[in-house]
Amino acid sequence: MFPQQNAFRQYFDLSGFWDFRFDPEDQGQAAGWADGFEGSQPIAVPASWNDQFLEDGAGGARDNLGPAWYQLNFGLPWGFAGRQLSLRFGSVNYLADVWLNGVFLGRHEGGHMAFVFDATEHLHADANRLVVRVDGRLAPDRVPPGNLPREANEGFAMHSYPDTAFDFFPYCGIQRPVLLVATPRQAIHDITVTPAIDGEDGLLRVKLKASGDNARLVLEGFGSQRPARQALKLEWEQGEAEVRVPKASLWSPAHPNLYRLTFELLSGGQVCDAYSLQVGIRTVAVEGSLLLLNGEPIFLRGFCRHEDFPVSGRGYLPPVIVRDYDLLKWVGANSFRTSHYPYSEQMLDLADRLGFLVIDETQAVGLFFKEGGLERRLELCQQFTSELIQRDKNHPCVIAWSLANEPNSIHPAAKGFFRQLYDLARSLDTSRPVTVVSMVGEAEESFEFLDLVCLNRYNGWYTQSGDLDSGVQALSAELDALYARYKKPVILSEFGADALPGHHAQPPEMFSEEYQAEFITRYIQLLESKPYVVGEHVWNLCDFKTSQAVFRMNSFNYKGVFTRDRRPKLAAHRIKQLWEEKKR
Ligand code: GCB
Repeated sequence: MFPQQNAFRQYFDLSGFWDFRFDPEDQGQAAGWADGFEGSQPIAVPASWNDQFLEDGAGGARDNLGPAWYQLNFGLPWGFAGRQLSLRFGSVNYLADVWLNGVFLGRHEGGHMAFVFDATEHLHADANRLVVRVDGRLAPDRVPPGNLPREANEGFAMHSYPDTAFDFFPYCGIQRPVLLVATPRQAIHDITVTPAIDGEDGLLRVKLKASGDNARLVLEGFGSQRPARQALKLEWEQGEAEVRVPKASLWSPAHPNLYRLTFELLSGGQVCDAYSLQVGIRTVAVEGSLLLLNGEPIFLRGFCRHEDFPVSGRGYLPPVIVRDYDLLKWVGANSFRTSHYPYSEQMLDLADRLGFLVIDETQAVGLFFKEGGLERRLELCQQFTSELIQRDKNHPCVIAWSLANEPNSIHPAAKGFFRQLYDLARSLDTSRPVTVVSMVGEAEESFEFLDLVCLNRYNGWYTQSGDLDSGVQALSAELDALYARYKKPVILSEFGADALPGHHAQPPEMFSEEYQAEFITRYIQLLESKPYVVGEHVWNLCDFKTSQAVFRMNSFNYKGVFTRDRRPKLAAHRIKQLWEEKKR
């Protein structure tokens, strides 16, 4: 549960300038740095470390993936003493070891995901020292993987420096805020709200875990409606309830109506904790070849994106989030996928408010199945799937879970691997479709049990290069074949072409703005002519940084329809026009 501020809860944001140093010999722990270290330089938190410094040692700071150490000294804020206290990290990439006042609090593996350590017994009233060792190195047994042996990637390996098995820069560091959190001793621990629709009414099925005697719910709606109260009985610290919302105002992209549902925990007849959620009443379902929102067919128009910006790297940057939503609105999008890792919680809060339909993806990108270590990769993917669903389950904006992007699934082990992940996701949430985003097309045998067929295609770019006619024709045939075989709704989850901003060619030619605009136009026209296609996500909203490679000029992927500093290319204007016409 994201920390809140109310009469019972408080948090303090530790963002700011921390002390930092690299540990090229990986000797920091033996040298006692966990208790505090010297020889540091200031660093901004949250942000990736890679683009903050020009130099550090022979490799330069940019390509230095750690290990590195962070340290912060702080006093306990007023009002925190006597509470349950914890430290919450929004995202540390990739591996974090955390010490508080010399005491080891724990380790978390995997970036892009929040994790919490209890710190109640280890915080001092006056001076505290928080130390974090961060290891962002690429390895075959990490997810996403890197530094693979050449043969591991079944021929798909991209050779780049740093050597990622994925196409974005492996930014590392403390990339989202670190919060010091105070909660009551008797508290609400977990809330699950699953919406349903019954005629004109909405239903909110609520599950609560809390360490009090009992609880009550307060539902606030719109304007003049009076808040509705309802008791919730707790047994063995768990309780369930169903809240009926008469004549509900449903949540949708056109009307992102949100209710406010407050949980009050009671102990000895007194309220001892409270937590409020914004909830949207909406349903998602797959029926035949259709994707339904609130029982009506819905078509996803939108993009994939990256958390990526100059200097801050993958760091949490609120103005860029606001700008990106503005770009999405301006161009007429209603949807995006969190390619290729979970985005910040704040990004999803805004998607709820602004009415975007989100395919929420784990960080399992670039998976391979040929080499050893599959058990370990499965374990990590299971951890990431559970963490993602636990974190994002209450967002109305999240309409599907994506378990992975472009696994090298031609290997027979892939199907069993995804069957296990799919079953896990389903055991945690039955209210949303589950998918894997594929590049192998019909050979993705997991489509037999996945709920949506998501395919990435670059015909006219990586294949049929420069020849859009053949590319689009081949795509059309492939989509028909996919639907004929699996009979499930299809989303073209990536398609796009690089365009160097300001480079023009008529007739259109690869890398020109005209070619990108034409490519996307032809794809959109094709996709919207196929009744079983339920979505189109352009790759990518903005240009973004990658590793160095011969196929990545300036270490950028230029498939953005906006530049990295968020200015439109020709394609953005074209898409805006096309999607506006569709809405009419
Ligand atoms: C893909 C990947 C994405 C790449 C993109 C490209 O299929 O999913 O991560 O950036 O292609 O531009 O090659």
